[in-house]
Amino acid sequence: MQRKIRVLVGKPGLDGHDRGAKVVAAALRDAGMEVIYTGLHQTPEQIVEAALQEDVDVVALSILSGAHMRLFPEVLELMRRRGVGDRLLTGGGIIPPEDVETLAKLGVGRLFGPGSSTQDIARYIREWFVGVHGEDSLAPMPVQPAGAQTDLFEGPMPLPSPSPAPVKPDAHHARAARRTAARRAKQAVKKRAPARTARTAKAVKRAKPAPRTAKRTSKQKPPARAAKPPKRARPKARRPAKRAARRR
Ligand code: B12
Repeated sequence: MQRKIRVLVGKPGLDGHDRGAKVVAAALRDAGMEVIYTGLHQTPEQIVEAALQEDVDVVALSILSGAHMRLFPEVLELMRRRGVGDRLLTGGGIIPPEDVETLAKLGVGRLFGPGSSTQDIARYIREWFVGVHGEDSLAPMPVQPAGAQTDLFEGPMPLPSPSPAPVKPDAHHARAARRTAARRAKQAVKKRAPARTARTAKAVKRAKPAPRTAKRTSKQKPPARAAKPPKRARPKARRPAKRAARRR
């Protein structure tokens, strides 16, 4: 019976680098596989439990934290203990070649480093599946639309589409915009006014008036007077142009 390959993409440990895992998960899905992504910060137990629950063919770990020499063997051991040691354990991230070799000897599949082609990753998983289950077991690959970018790390990136031409406002919207601008300008004048009166009130408090009973000699200076608050100019009412023309 033909079926899709089921893959669990796991992010074990404290590693917060999830870009690679998401890129690979999307690429495998586009290659016709059923992909489950665990999300960040999973324990090996959680990953293996999810693999069992989802009955996946492949457990694929993304590790960029440097903890691969602990996490891969731990997941592999748990897979074996839970009876799914025959499934493929693969993955990628920041893994030095000497560690790749050591992990391969333990039974871990191929590991992919930075810049790996996602097509290569999909091909590797497909070949492993066909090798285990036979050619007839694999559902046909989805047909990619002509010109589709099949690999994020191969071929030129598509150029961003040009931004659309700015929309010209119609007459109604232009009038509304003018009215809003006028209203805002009026509000701004109103808001400034209380600030002026507040300053004047301060000046009144500071200036001490002379006692009423004391006589003032000609040499004495008159007491400082509080500055009068400036009168607010009232805007002249605008006459509509039509009425003004009629009066003339
Ligand atoms: C972007 C980035 C970040 C981002 C992560 C954003 C995110 N949401 O992913 C931010 C700024 C958050 C970050 C933080 C840190 N980072 Co950083 N980061 C990088 C950087 C520059 C690129 C990683 C990336 O996204 N690449 C693009 C993706 C698409 O590529 P990729 O992940 O490598 O995936 C490819 C392969 O690795 C593989 N692959 C990956 N996963 C999987 C899974 C499967 C199943 C398969 C098959 C294949 C596969 O295939 C992918 C496609 O080619 C690398 C340097 C580098 N050149 O790799 C450092 C790097 C990974 N970071 C590093 C470090 C040290 C840190 C910090 C600890 C720094 C700090 N002191 O705070 C923190 C850790 C944060 C945390 N909580 O874990 C180190 C790791 C060193 C190590 N492991 O030995 C690196 C290598 C930088 C360096 N040279 O020192 N980082």
